[in-house]
Amino acid sequence: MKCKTLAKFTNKKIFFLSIVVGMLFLFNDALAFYVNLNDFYADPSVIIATDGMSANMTEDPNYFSVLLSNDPSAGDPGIFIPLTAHNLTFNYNFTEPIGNDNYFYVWLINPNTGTVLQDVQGNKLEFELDNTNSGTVIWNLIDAAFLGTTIGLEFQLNANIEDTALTSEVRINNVQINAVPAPSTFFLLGSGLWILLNPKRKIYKH
Ligand SMILES: [Ca+2]
Ligand SMILES: [Ca+2]
Repeated sequence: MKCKTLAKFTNKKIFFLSIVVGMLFLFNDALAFYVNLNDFYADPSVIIATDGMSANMTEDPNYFSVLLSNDPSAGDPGIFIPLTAHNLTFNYNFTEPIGNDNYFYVWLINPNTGTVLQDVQGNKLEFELDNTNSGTVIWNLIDAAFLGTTIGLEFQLNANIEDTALTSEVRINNVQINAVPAPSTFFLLGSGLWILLNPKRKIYKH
């Protein structure tokens, strides 16, 4: 009898734990919005992966500026930034072998003015790299004025006028917008955990 009760309690506990874990996975998935690079305009020397998760930009003898661009003012669909957006991140790997004179530049575009968007503290949301390097760019979007609107994003592989070699390139991947969970999400998760940790709490009358 005792074993049966224990088994019943354990099953109940596992059931609630499954719900809580399930919710955590569900909301974690919903918190990252991947930006599909297939929605971007790409110059001929840019190769975008079939799944839209990465792109490789190489030099083109016909252009000083090779573009991978999603700018609504140029007729592209743009990128919608949810109200709950926390930050925008992407990984880059820029290589500039000896003999090149290039730089990598990325910016968030205000589609109404064609200017660089700024975060809530007035920092311009742009990134420039002059030498070989790789890493992750993280732009803070909390309380930015453009939350809830569609904006532009452009990657450029640029050549200075004295550039002669055509061997610089840049690889971009995992462009994503991360959002904070809504307060109701925390409430749901908190409720699930409370039930799990207090399965048999009773309230007595005084
Ligand atoms: Ca070059
Ligand atoms: Ca350079």
